[in-house]
Amino acid sequence: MIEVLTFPLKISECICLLYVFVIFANASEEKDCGCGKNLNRQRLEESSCPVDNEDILDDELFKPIYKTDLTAKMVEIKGGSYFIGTNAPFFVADGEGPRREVELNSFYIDKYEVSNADFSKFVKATEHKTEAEKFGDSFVFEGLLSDTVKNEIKEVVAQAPWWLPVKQAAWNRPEGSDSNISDRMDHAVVHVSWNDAMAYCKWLGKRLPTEAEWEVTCRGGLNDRLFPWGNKLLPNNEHRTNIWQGEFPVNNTAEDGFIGTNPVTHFPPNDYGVYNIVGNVWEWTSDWWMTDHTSEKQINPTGAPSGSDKVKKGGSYLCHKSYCYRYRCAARSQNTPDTSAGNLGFRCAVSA
Ligand SMILES: [Ca+2]
Ligand SMILES: [Ca+2]
Ligand SMILES: [Cu+2]
Repeated sequence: MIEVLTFPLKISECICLLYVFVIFANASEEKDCGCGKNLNRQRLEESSCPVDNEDILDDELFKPIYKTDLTAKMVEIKGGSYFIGTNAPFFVADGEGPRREVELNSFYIDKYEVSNADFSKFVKATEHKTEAEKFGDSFVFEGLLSDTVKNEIKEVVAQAPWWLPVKQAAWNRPEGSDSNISDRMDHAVVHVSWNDAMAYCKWLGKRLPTEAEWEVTCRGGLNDRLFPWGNKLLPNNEHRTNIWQGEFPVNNTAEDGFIGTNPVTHFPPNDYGVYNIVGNVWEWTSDWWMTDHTSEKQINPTGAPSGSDKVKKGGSYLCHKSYCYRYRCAARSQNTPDTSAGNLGFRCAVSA
């Protein structure tokens, strides 16, 4: 039975003017991810910027959500033994291996990525300000920007020049000041940090999935396959997910139908009934990043006990095999919890 809990939501009201975009250029690392793993927002003075300290919700604003509503648009994944990881890692340094057994309790996970319509309800109810809004900018892939916005930008990200820090880019203005979401309310929300994602899930009495839960969901009951539907990227020559076709980063032919995000109900679900778990947008998980996984069986693993980065999974509409072959269930990447970008979203889970 799921208990209905009232979570006092926290948010920092801290006005943090000092921050830098930190780009890690690690020569020993394999090819830079086209999808933003090296983009991170990092505060210069952590101590002056506490995260999560003040209530943003009046108790009155919180409407208790009961189990029937809570698990609508979710699927139940039965507790039991599953395998995650791979013994044929493509990015060894990412910690994709080894293939290992996990034992999980039953949980529910959202069928769909959280959409703009979903997130706008949250913002209306709670007046939540996302970290992108508080910092005043977020990362956008340059190919999606208008010339006007592009011409205003001076900074360049050394290892990934196709990412631009765009003033005023946020969940409701995904490409900056001259953009909006009115024609894509059913698309996955983006420019949400891990902290924003946590706040959203908590508001609904949910939480983020652990990486193990996410990956078990991704695999859809199949045994050691690359993708949620099997090993062939295009079964029967059909696109099953939104990634990049053409030459990254210069020519996006959008053969899958989408240059940017897609509606969260688009493309067929996997055998668990879960949509877009790879591709479309990266999805935050609750785990702190680590790469040295034991091959021993783990029970309800939750990642590293602490860290600086959170694990994100599934890849995005910017992933191409030549740069960022990360639209596989075993693939993973990382960002700091306050980072946001135009290809990074989430879905929620809840224990059964
Ligand atoms: Ca695409
Ligand atoms: Ca996804
Ligand atoms: Cu990628």
